[in-house]
Amino acid sequence: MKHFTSVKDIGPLDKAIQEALRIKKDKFTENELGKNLTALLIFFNSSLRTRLSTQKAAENLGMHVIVLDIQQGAWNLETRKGVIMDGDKPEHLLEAIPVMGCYADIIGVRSFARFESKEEDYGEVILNQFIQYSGKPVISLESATRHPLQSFADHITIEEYKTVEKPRVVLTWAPHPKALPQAVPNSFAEWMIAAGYPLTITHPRGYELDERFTQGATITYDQQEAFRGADFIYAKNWAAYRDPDYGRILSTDPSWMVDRKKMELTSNAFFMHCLPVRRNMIVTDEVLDSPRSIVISQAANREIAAQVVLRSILKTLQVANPSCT
Ligand code: AN0
Ligand code: CP
Repeated sequence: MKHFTSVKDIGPLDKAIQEALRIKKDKFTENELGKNLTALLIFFNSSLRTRLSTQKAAENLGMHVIVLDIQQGAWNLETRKGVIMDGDKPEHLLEAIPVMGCYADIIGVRSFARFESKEEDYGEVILNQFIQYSGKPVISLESATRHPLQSFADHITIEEYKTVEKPRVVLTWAPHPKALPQAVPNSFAEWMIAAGYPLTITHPRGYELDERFTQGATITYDQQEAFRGADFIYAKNWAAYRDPDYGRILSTDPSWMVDRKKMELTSNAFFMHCLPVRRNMIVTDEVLDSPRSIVISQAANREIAAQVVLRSILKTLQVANPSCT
C-alpha cells in the first residue's frame, strides 16, 4: 500500500479483516518493522481517538511518532494557491508540506471539510497536496470526504459482533447543534457496500449524501421503517450535501434521536457511533449505556485498523528501500 485514503487502498476486505484479527491477538510481533522510521501525524482539527490510536499503532510497530497540531504552535498555514500572502497566514502549504516530508517516513493528515467550497472539499484539495508534495506515503486521519480508518475499525467491530453472515446494517442521521462533515457517513456507506452488507440509510429530506458513496444502499426517509429487523444501528449527524444547502443544518428535529423505543423495532441490534457523541441529542443515555452499545469496541479497534494500514505501508517501504529494517 502506498497511500491510505479510502477503502480502495486496503485490498481484499476479507484479507484485511483476517490481518486485523491476527494483530489484535498479539500487537507486538512486528515491533521492529518500523525501527528508526518516523510517523508524523498532522492535525488541522481536534481529535482524541485518532491521535491516540494511530500513535499507539505506530509505536506497536516500533516507529517514532511526532504529532503536530497546526492550530497550536505551528505557523498558521495558507492553503489557497496564487494569493498575495498579506493576511494572518505567514506560511504556505507548498513549503510546509515538503518540509514536513523531510522529517517523516509516513505522514497522517486530519483535515475536515471547511464548508467554504464544495469543490474544494470534494476535490480533497488539502489531502491531495500532501500526496503530491510530501514525497511520502500519506494516511487519511479523516479528510474532507472520508474517514477510512474509522470505517475499517467499524467493519472489524461488526465482524466481531455479528451473528449472521450478512448482517442488516442501518446508518441513521441524528440531530446535532453544529454543522458536521459528511466524511464519516460517506466512508461508512462506501465501506459497508464494499463489504457486501445490506445497507439502509435513513435521514430527513434534504440530507441525501453524494451518490458516489451510497450506490447500492437502500435510502428511506422513514427512520422507523429502516430500523425494523436491523442488526446494527450506526448513528451519525451530517450537514446537507446537496446544493444550494451544502454545509447547512436543515433540521434539528429531536424525533430523529435514537432511543430505546426505536431500538426495540430492531432485531436486538447493536448501537454504533464513531464518537465523540452528544448524549441526548444523537442518542439517549439509556441506549448508549446499554449492553448493546458497542461504541467503545469501535474506538478500541481504531488501534488495530491503524496498525494494519501502517504495517502494510511499512512493508511497501521495505521493498522500496531494502536497507530499511
Ligand atoms: C467530526 C465529524 O463529524 O466528522 C469527527 C468525527 C470523528 N465530529 C465532530 O466534529 C463532532
Ligand atoms: N472517531 C474519531 O475519529 O474520533 P476523534 O475525532 O476523537 O479522533
